[in-house]
Amino acid sequence: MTKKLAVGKGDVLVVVDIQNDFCPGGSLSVPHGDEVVPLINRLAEHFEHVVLTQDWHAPDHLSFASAHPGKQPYKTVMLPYGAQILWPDHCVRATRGAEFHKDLQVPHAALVLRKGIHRTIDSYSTFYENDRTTPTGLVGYLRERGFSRVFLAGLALDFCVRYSAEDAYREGFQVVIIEDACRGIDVNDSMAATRESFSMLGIACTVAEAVG
Ligand code: VGL
Ligand code: ZN
Repeated sequence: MTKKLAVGKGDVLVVVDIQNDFCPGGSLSVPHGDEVVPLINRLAEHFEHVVLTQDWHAPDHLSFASAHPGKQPYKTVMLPYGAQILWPDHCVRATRGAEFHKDLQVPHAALVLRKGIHRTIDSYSTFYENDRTTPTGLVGYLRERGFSRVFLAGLALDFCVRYSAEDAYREGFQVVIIEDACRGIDVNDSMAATRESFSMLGIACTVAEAVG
């Protein structure tokens, strides 16, 4: 049995990108992505403090293969800040694909944080964009609110959840991944790289049932 983790005052749940485009039928669907929704709804009831994140791109965002004539999705290109995987168009701001999954029910969430809002910089992490220097402001928010432990759940485990976990760890937060409340995409062995990174950094993984 996994060790029980009691949720307390210094804890916040960050729910990553539960949006239509990352669910089956969406343009960048994460296999079985929708299966985490009921789990997250239940999990969120244990947390007084919840943040929801939303991938939120301009229609001509530079992470889209369609913005690079002749390039195919899932190929890597070099952008000024480094290597960038090209994605199918997804989570275009104010479209249905960018909306939260209709069954996500977290009415007490205090903050909806949108990321990837700059046309020329992608953002996997909910803390820093892919240039690794542009902040989203979430570190400041969490510090000012006095949180010390960040629980993460959502999509995709090997991109937005992973980068968010690594940044939270680097910023000095305790980090807990709720593994069964995440699903991955797995591009270029990204799932294996994610597991390796979590174990190198000592980032804890648990299951939803053990949290509460
Ligand atoms: C994501 C790829 C591109 C994610 C967002 O939410 O994991 N992945 N944009
Ligand atoms: Zn995106």
